[in-house]
Amino acid sequence: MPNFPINDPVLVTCGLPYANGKCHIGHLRTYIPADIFVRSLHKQGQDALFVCGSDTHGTPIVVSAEQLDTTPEQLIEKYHHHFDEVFKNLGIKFDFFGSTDGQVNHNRTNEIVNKLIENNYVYPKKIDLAYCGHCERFLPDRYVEGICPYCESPARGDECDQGCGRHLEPGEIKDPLCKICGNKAKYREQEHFFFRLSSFRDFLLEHLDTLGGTANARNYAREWVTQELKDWCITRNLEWGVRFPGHDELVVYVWVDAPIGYISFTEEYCNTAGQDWKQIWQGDSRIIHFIGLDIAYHHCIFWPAMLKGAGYSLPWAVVASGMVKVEDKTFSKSRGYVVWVNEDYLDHGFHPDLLRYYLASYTSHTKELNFSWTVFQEKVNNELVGSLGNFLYRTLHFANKNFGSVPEGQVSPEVLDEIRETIQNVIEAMDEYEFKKAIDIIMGLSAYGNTYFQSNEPWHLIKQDPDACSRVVKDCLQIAKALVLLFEPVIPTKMTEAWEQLGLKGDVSQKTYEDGLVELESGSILPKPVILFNKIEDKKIAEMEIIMNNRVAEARAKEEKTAPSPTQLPKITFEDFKTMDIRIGTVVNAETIKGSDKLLKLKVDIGEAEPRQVVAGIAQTQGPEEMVDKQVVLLANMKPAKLFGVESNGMIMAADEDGAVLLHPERKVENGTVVR
Ligand code: B3M
Ligand code: ZN
Repeated sequence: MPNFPINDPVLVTCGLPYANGKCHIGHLRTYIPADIFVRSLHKQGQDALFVCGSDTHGTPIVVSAEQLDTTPEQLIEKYHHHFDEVFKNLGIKFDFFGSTDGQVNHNRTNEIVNKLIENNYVYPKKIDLAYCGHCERFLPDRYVEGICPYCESPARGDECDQGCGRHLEPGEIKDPLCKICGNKAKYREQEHFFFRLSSFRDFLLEHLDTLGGTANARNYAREWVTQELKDWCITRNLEWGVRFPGHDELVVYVWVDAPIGYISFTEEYCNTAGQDWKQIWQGDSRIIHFIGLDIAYHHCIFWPAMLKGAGYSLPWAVVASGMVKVEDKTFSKSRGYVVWVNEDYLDHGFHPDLLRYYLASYTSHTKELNFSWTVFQEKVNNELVGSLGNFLYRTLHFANKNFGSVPEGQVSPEVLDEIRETIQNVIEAMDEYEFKKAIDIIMGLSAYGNTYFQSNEPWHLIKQDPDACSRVVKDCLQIAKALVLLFEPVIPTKMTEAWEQLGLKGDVSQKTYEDGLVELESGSILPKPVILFNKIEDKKIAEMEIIMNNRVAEARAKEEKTAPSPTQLPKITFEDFKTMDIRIGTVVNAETIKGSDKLLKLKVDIGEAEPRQVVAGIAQTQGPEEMVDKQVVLLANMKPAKLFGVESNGMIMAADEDGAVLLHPERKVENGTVVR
């Protein structure tokens, strides 16, 4: 139970899972590192409150409920329970796991919206909204699909999820189609309420300069604030959600009441624990949000503006995790590239700590993480079994067999120095949200331990020089103790077992890193150890790969059945074809575009006086360096468009297979050569 010191309250939150689907490995990329971070704060003697909860409102929930022929209430109840359970099974220990549909959140949202109205940050405005004549209803957010007005990608009503990643305002999406019946939607005028986000521009730029956390989140947000900051429509025509004060036909947009959940959950926790939630949300505090990078806009722009406008404390840090791939393919539930935490992992008997270890140690927190079963096997077998498990078992086994208790004597100063330095470096890495680095450093101590044991040959010393043997064993046991404390935040269940094997009392999650320097008591009994980590067999991995392949094949078959295949498109004449100016060009320059991980800015020589500037959505498969000097196929008479403020005059052609696969001429041809 956290009991934070008066002057130093720390709150850690995780992005709230939508209560409309099962937990998958993509979710865990945020929750596991956040849990490691909080456990590591405890290990530094810093109390922290850790809250999360279900995101229960908005069209994602209503659309799912409709599709499943159930009510939003039943749906959120089911998935709330599911997430709560999965998190517990993975050792993710929230102090409070709430629901945005709870009464406290309804009340807090009302209070904050009223405060914003009172402070003149909300105004009514008539706007054109997508309306389906067939279904006779307005189509908020995910009820409508169409084309992004900024990048021309297919998009959802509130978000360009496949293209530029922008948040879309009601009424912005082009060629709207009703998601329920598939018919064309029309625009109809309606009065809605807007939050004056644009008036927070200077405040936000300043806020982003002092905001902690990872640079990816700040940079994205800064780019957006500098480029465009439009007022936000904060009401929706929906039945389900938090009522907009004074208007029974409207609810607030889900991105208003969802982050307010962070406050409500703090409030609910503090109310039962007899603490004051205002200390955190209206006083000096460190509020740290762990999120996925895809919701940086909401957490670094919209949320701080809302807090500021209503008189609340601001986030101290936003820590954004990179995206997840599965077997090197873009994560996609519909394409089958997904790992479900229950069905694909826990139900097959894999230990939760192995997954925690993989996700935290694979790569830096902000980089893209690939989950692959063979890499999983390698990491477990080489690192957890081969290094850590090996050191702990050989030390404990040798000590138990030859001494039965912790030997006499003192730990060598150089061993204590090594431990001290490791602790310092680990704390530094954790402070920088560099979890992989922290784990590499701890593994360094494990390697040191293995070398120490091996080179001192205690199995010889036990006969030749028993005193020297005692010293070596005592040193190794001390290293083991430090390792267990250092690794507890990452693999808590396994380290709890190891703590007991060292004959130590108390809950290892309540101990500090500094305890790693407290010498083990000579004479304390060492129980017979058991092996902590076992190798994962090839057979098991092959089984998992078959499950994954089958799922991908099934998804493909389903897609082929439902999607209109390109062969069903209407026939065109040669005249139609001739309206397209397709030419070969050579890329002469390529750059990334700040704020976008999907787009590259290219200059292409197509035999004209000046090279053509085009923006291409190929950054996820091509680095800028690889593009220069390549010949590409360019549709040269595309209407100009601006993407991320960069003008694009053409389209590079590529095969669309899980990302862009570029087309090139079979041999080099003159720039400007026409394609027919
Ligand atoms: N429910 C999930 C997402 O968009 C969304 C997060 C809310 S955090 C306040 O990733
Ligand atoms: Zn877009």
